Amino acid sequence: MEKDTRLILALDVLDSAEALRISQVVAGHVDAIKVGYPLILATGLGIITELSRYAPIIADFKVADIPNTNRLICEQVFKAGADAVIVQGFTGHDSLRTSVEVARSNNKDIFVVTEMSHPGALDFMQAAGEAIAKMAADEQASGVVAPATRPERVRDIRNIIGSDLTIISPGVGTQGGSAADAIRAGADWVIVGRSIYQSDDPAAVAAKLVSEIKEVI
Ligand code: O7M
Repeated sequence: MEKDTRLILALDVLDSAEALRISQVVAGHVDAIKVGYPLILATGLGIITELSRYAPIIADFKVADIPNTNRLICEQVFKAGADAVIVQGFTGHDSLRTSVEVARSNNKDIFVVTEMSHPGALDFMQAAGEAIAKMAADEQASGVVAPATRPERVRDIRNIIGSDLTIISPGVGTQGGSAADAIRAGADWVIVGRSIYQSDDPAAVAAKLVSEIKEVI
């Protein structure tokens, strides 16, 4: 994934025509498009191939299973044309190691969720977030997911993983986080969904986010 605009679109719409329309208009402003259960369950896995003409595709399945099942899932998702898969870290090193092996053999990327961006992440996940970040570095994942709603945690996680891994950071806009703050704290990319795809002018919102990001790098 090229590091240019540092913006990733989270495309959580439920209609393929809408998904294609939004992707087409924002394509010039994003480095990747993240798709997950909402769009894929509504339209099918084939949407990955259709969208990949606009940008690299990150498949957000938050894969969280035993190593063999993680392997089977990652193989199918890469086969469908995704460039990266997001996996949960809390399942531990063997599940992650298997996912990274599959990604590496396909020349693709794995991003590992550390601590999530919503308030409930404080109930259980935050306590494990730093250990998960360290495991992601030890297992040589491509990067981690860290919360733009808590830039101080992005900074902590950056300090743990060093400069070899990248950070993709959701929670900007509707969830209250700021793109500039997340990038300043050490995120390589911010992930933005509703603020862009629910807007009347998704391209203009994306362009504004990119200019906010460019001001702080
Ligand atoms: O900008 P939003 O809030 O409309 O969308 C944010 C997207 O990022 C949405 O697809 C979420 O599922 C995802 N996300 C979070 O919001 N918080 C997290 O901690 C992690 C993710 C995510 O992408 O996980 C991989």
